Amino acid sequence: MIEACIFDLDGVVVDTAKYHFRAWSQLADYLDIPFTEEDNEVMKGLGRSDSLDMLLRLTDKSYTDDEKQEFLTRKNESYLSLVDDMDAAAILPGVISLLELLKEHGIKVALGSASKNARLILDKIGLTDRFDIIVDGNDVERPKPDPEVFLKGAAQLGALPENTIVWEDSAKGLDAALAGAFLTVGIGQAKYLNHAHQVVSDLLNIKINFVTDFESKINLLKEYE
Ligand code: B16
Ligand code: MG
Repeated sequence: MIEACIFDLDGVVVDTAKYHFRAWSQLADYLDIPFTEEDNEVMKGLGRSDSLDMLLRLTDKSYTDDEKQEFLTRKNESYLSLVDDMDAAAILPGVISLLELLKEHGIKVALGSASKNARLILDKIGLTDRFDIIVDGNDVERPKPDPEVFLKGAAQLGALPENTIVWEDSAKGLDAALAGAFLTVGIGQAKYLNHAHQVVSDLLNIKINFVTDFESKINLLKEYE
């Protein structure tokens, strides 16, 4: 029985993944590093400093720890200025109705984000109170793809991973959820997310049966593998 759902933030609840990409692109330009959308797709979902390490792998130049710290501050300042006047209009389609549907059916919801800005973003879009539990980049020692963020969320909700669906837009986030033995829905393009149990293009028109029948559908698919 599905007891809970854990939602990633950036790219699932709110349209901020494009701002992370833009902020990393600005840093890459500053450092004269070629950085494509494909590179971003691989790095998406990682914590801030792991993301920088991945970006710097695209160059032969090496940097001191102080320089890296300065780059992280620079990236975050760009990101914060991009989201400065963001409001509820940035909530992704289908999110509010899905949260309402889950509440109606007694399924608990948590937020599980790698971002240290998660609470700020939730406040800006007015969704803080919609989550029973919030676990973000400030609450974990090991960022995604480690499952800690989702395991903490499930434990605080009192739900078992095998009865909890994680909703993620990034390959690395799905890796984290699968490492924690969660059920997974990938949101976006199947070519990046094909390790999820199910992939959907967005959260529009998700019916309660999609959630409540999830385990039986997965088991059925397994039988045919
Ligand atoms: P910050 P999520 C993640 O959020 C983003 O996907 C990722 O691109 C970003 O680098 C990471 O948060 C850290 O964000 O710099 O704000 O701490 O998708 O896990 O909600
Ligand atoms: Mg995300």
